[in-house]
Amino acid sequence: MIFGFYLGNDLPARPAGLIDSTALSSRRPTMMKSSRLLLGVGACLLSGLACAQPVTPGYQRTTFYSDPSGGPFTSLTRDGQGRLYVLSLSGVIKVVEDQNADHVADVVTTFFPGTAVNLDALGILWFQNAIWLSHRGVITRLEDTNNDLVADTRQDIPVFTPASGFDFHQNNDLFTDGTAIFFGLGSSTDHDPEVDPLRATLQRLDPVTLTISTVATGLRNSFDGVFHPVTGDIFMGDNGPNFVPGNFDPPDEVNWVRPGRNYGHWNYWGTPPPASGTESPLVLLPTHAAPTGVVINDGTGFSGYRNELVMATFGGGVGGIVRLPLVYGNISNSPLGWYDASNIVVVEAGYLPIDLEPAPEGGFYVAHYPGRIDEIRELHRFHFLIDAVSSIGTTVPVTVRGLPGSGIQAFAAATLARLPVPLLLGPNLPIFLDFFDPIFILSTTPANGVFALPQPAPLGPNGDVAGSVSIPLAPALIGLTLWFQAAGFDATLTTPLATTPPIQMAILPNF
Ligand SMILES: [Ca+2]
Ligand SMILES: [Ca+2]
Ligand SMILES: [Ca+2]
Ligand SMILES: [Ca+2]
Repeated sequence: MIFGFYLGNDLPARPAGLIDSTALSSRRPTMMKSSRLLLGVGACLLSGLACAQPVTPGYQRTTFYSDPSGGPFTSLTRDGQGRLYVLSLSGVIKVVEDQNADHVADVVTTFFPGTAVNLDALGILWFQNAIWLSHRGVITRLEDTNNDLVADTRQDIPVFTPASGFDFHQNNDLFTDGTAIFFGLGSSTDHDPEVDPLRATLQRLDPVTLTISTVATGLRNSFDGVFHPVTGDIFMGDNGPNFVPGNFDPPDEVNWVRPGRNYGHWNYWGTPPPASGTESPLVLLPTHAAPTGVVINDGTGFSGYRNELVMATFGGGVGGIVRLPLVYGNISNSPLGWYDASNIVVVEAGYLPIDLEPAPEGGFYVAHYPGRIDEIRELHRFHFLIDAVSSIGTTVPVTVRGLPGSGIQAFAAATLARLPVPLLLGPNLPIFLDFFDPIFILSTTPANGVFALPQPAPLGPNGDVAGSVSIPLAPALIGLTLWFQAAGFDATLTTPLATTPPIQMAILPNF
């Protein structure tokens, strides 16, 4: 929602820029929808703490790097050696290294000074031993041929011809399946019928022929995307329009983008009517959420569903990082995802997260638009992983992972309550269980038939303990929520050290 220039009748039109300044001004909060405001409430309820705390307990956000020039930052990527590159709106690319592994950047090298870049510069991608830079109308291949982390060669590849004067959107961040480069190419207007068939699409850039081809259409302004590491499916956020008469605030979207399909823009935003010939979003996001960067949570260091999406939401003056659980039906083999306040990792007024990359220990680097890179990770590194679809009639493998040499105990609650109640396991160690809801189970006995979760048990040599949850084939259970949390202990299994964040398992239809 925040991309492109503002067309409100009280502001003159101005050149397209990444940031709609109204998103940053006092104007925007008055436009926020109640659904957006509720996000903060949800995170606060989950935390059991004051709403002033932007990071959900169990997670930690630290500053990895602050740019002296204030960015603004637009994109992150990592090279084959895992080094982090950050792009500024002006086209400057820096390599930001943490050579002593203390989670603070210590060596910064300017890889590319932003020479002759068409504003805005919105994407970078490490691909086939080069950095590929997405700036307005062009993708530029930058190669460092002598390994000094400074680009030596440049090749410009035009991808579309910007309209003279204003141009609402452009080519966005880049992502790859390992064989080609993909990017959203945004619409040329807020919501009008598109006159350029290249616009409002997902494009594929062939690395051999250096030509583009249209993969899917009807995507208004998809800023970033990602390939699922197992299925190869593409998932992208999409930003809805602002100025449609009678429909000022349609929801934003996450789409399962399949070749040849149309995703609604400029006829529909959000869920289309039946038989529209266009695809429904996989997940509806709150209006003005403004999805930006997206990555896959592979579960090596971050609680959640294995290979779920982790997405930055930029918009509305309240930015966030949210886990979007993603599961494939064991009958349909199709994905299902959902957005829930309980999956919010960070929500904060003034936060402007725009892109993410996996960090070395399983957390995520987040580019904050005003020139900062954060690292978000779980505290103490105990985490809970849901390994498969959680539908009725299935046994869902789960994994608890933690510090080698420690032990864990897992807890579970089945509840109709929206959020479980925190109980103190030890000083400052809340376990989120709901003792007051009519449906409640605590896994006090091993293998009790439903929750086969670890009782006080040492972790295996690789730091894992496996368990499972058997969900009865009972349709009445659909919609019920299971909550899981594990507490980590010392090696004697007596002294609690830390807990995982509470993780919600949704009981889904057998789809
Ligand atoms: Ca360091
Ligand atoms: Ca060089
Ligand atoms: Ca759509
Ligand atoms: Ca990205």
